[in-house]
Amino acid sequence: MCTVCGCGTGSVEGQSHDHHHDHHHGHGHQHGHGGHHHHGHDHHHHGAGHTHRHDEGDSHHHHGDGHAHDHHGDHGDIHFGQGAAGVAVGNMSQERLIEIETGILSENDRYAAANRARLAGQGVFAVNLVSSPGSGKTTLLCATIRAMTADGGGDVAVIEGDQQTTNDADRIRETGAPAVQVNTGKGCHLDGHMVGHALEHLHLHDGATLFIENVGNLVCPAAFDLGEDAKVAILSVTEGEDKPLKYPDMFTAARIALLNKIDLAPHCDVDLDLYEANLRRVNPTIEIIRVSARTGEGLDQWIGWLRSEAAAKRLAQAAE
Ligand SMILES: Nc1nc2c(ncn2[C@@H]2O[C@H](COP(=O)(O)OP(=O)(O)OP(=O)(O)O)[C@@H](O)[C@H]2O)c(=O)[nH]1
Ligand SMILES: [Mg+2]
Repeated sequence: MCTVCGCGTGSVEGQSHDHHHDHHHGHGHQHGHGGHHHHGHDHHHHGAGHTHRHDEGDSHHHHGDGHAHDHHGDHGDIHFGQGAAGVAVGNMSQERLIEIETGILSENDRYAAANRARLAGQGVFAVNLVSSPGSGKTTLLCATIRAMTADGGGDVAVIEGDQQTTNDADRIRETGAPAVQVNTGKGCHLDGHMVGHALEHLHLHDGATLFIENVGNLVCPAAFDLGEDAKVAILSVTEGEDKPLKYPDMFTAARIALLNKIDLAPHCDVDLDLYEANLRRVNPTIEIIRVSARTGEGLDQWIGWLRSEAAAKRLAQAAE
């Protein structure tokens, strides 16, 4: 998680910002605070900065300063995020960054736990769809909903997360499924609080499947529990086989990956086996299904996964 991504609070469709802010959930503007805190023990390095070089193999960790980074090899490559917090932000200390991140995430976890309890109470199975922008989340969701509801065996609802516009919720509603759009403003991810509000506005039947489409972003959504049963990572063949290696947190957090736009594979220089191998390098237990939202390839397998996971949840709940 980037800790100081400057995320504001979102607005739930149908509510004004004012209305949203009128809710006193003790959450409010917490995300925006991180970047503006100048804590007493933060300090500046004079003359050190980011330009100094180290000899081959001489990589070291700076703990307790904001410049946690390594230098490797002859090229001057710089690796930030080597300190305890895993991220470098200005002159903020690693301890302070951990403090901020822990505060944000524990607050989020309380909302997520409330969402999870509410969904469990209704026997709802919920998935959180995470991916980079444009990988095909909404297209895949529309195709999935049409397939699930065509046989009369599916009751579904959708929460859509985007920075701006209600385009995706409008697209979902065209399928006949209920959808609520959450606009996150400058926020780069959905959080538990936003989803809690959206649930208040969503027509969600007992036993339904809830799809939460997160903001297109391969980084921050990985860190935020929304109360879902599983994170589903969507990748498209056009993005490149190396994405799991470059953005590992997302694929570590996901239970299953859908490799979408498989219809385009013959037109791209993509090695699908390498794509899958890279996914398994960062997450050895991840399930992978090759799909095409356009042709419908793989949809049966994906819907089969959803149904068997939902059934497993019901069984586990009944056994409690
Ligand atoms: N050929 C092909 N195109 C696809 C497929 N799935 C999605 N697309 C196209 O990819 C583009 C992006 O699709 P969206 O469904 O809007 O992607 P998204 O992930 O919801 O995008 P954001 O919500 O903006 O992050 C659109 O032009 C879709 O038509 C697919 O399986 N095959
Ligand atoms: Mg979308």
